[in-house]
Amino acid sequence: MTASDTIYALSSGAGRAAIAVIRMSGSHTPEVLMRMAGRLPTARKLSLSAIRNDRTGEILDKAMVVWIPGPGSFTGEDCAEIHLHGSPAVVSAVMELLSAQPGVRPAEPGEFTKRGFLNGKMDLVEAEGLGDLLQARTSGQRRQAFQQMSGQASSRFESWREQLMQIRAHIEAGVDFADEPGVAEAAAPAIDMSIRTLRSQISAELHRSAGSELLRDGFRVVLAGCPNTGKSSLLNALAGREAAIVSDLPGTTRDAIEVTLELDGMPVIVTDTAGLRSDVADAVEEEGVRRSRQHVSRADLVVWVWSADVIGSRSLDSSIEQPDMLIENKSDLRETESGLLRNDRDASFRISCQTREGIDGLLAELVSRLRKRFGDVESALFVSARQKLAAERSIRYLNDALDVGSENLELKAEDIRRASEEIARLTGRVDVEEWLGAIFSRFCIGK
Ligand SMILES: Nc1nc2c(ncn2[C@@H]2O[C@H](COP(=O)(O)OP(=O)(O)O)[C@@H](O)[C@H]2O)c(=O)[nH]1
Ligand SMILES: [Mg+2]
Repeated sequence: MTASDTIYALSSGAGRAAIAVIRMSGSHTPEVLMRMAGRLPTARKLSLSAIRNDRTGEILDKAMVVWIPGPGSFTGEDCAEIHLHGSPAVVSAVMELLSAQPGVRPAEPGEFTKRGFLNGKMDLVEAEGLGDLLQARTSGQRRQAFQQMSGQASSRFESWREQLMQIRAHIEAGVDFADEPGVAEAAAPAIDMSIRTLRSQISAELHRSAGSELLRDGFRVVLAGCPNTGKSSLLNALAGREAAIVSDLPGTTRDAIEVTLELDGMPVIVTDTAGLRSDVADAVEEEGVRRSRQHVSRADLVVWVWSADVIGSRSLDSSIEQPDMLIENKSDLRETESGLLRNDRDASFRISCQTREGIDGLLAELVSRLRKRFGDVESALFVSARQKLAAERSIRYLNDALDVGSENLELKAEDIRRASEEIARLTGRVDVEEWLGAIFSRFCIGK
């Protein structure tokens, strides 16, 4: 398998659809197109062609074909797209035909994008952004991914790299004058000032990006409580569907059930857990309880659900010190007022999953807490652990550079070089081989 292989894949979703798009990239593309469509269509224009099996002469479909010669294509290579009728039978016939062509093989996940990166069509940040955009489920995720994909983040990184190169040039000019007394000393304050300015810009962005993984991975809300207090009912009420089994038999929920919600553009994973009690009925429930405690320990927000009809259910499980929210369910059973009971310590709520009383208020409170936690992460500059690591390392080298006195300019220049290498790593300008597999394998086949 070499980069000169011509690759193809079904780029649209699998299954029956109105249209299915097969994409092709590589040097054999024009000859394969000529064989299948009988001619090479006008470049970059959709044209209707009969797709023919070149051996049997059978017409497999009438399709819209577009021929995109390299280097002005997504991958930088000769490319084509064939827009077929989207039935599985048509798609598999055309895929079979393609795989029979010499020098042509199915693409690996992310291989089109990887070729685009290797051919300089996009940098690594843009490729990562594209991967995130394809996986985006909420509007917040879409905005964050688009900012990365469209090169806004990259141009910021690039400007930092250029500033670092200037600083380095400035220091090296001092090295050249090292024999002349006073020259290096005179330049030192200005150099250190620009290092400090850059350092504070990078760390401010790191700080602002603190919650960006939350937006990528989802905010974890865990519903915990004693058996029968209505945790599963609450999950269903929040999800707006019957995701979990509700029963008056205590210990019904044996394993955690997760539902992903979009609240105000933010991804929220709500987990319903097995009721926490010490006198478990059997080993399966015991395991359920163990998992519940594990979920609680990993939660971003812990909700304790209790209800007046379950004696002792207001007392917290030993694994929970202080829940972020304390919810009394089944308010319909009691003649007391529902809604948010303002209590600064533990924002207590009284709700009824049966009448839905208080549920909207609870959702509104969740959104406002999420907003606080997410801040403006949609516009965060650093979105992945990889990017944050590079930024942290560059800050470390900038600190080192500031620690070096003006008598040791070569060392200072070396620290700056290392800092700029870390920034260059962000966009994939320097050796990033180790990250390529991780980044491109997240893509689906056909992208
Ligand atoms: N009256 C009343 N019953 C409820 C309410 N929420 C849940 N229940 C009932 O309480 C029982 C336990 O509910 P479930 O959601 O399975 O509790 P879990 O064990 O905490 O998951 C079921 O019989 C539910 O119908 C409520 O708001 N009001
Ligand atoms: Mg349950």
